[in-house]
Amino acid sequence: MHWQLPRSIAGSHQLAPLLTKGHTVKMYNSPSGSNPKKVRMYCAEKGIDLELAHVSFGKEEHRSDNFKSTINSLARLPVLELDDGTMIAESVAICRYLEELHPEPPLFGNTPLERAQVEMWSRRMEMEVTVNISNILRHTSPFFATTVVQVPEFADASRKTALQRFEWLNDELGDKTYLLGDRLTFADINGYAGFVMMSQVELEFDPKLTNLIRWYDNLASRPSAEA
Ligand SMILES: N[C@@H](CCC(=O)N[C@@H](CS)C(=O)NCC(=O)O)C(=O)O
Repeated sequence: MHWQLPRSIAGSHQLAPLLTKGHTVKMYNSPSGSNPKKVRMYCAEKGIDLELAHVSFGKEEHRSDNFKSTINSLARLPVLELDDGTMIAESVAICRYLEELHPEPPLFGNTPLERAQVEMWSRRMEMEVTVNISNILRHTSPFFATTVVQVPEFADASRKTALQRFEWLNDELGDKTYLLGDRLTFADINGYAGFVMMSQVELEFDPKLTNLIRWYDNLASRPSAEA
C-alpha cells in the first residue's frame, strides 16, 4: 500500500499523520550516492511513493548556480521538495519528516528508549563507521578535487579507521539480526546505505567478520535495497 503527502498538510507544514493515498513526494535524486539511497530505501520500507527528479552528478548539475540558489546551497543530494516549494535537505532530516507524517511501520523507535537507541546507532553508523568510507572517496576522487581540500594522508588514515570500525561493529552486532535486535530500524538503513560506496574505494569486509557480513547480506536481500 502506498501513501502520499496530502497537499494541505505539505503546504501548511502541519505535523499530521500522512493518511491519504495517491500523492507523490518529490525528491531530487541521483542513482549513485549513499544519501539518496538511504531515503529511497527508507521510503521503500515505508511504502511511500517518491517522484525522483534526476540530477546528474556526471554533468555536475548539482553544482550549478541554479541548483544552489533554488534547491540546496550546499550542492548536495538528496533534497525533498514540498508542494509549496519548501526544500528539505539532509537525508536524516528528510526521513524524520516523513516518519512524522507516516508513522507506520515505525522505523525510528516506539518508546523513548527505542528512539534513543535508534539515534545512538544511527549516529554511530554514520559518524563512526561509514564516514570513513566517504572520506576515502572525498579525499581521493577527481570528482571532489574542486570542492574538497584533498589530503591523501587523511584518506589513508580513514581506510585504517574504517577497517578498525568494521571489527568493532562486528563485535557489537554479535548474533543480532539488526542493530537493535530483531526489528529493522532507520539505524540499519543509515548504515547499510553508507556501505554501498565501499566498492568505489576498493574496501571489502574481512571474511572473518561473519556477524557484519551476515547483517549486511540480510539487508542487501531486502527488496528495499534495490530502491
Ligand atoms: N549530510 C548530507 C550529505 C549529502 C551528500 O553528501 N550527498 C552526496 C551524495 S551521497 C552528494 O550530493 N555529493 C555531491 C558532491 O559532494 O558534489 C545528507 O545526509 O544528505
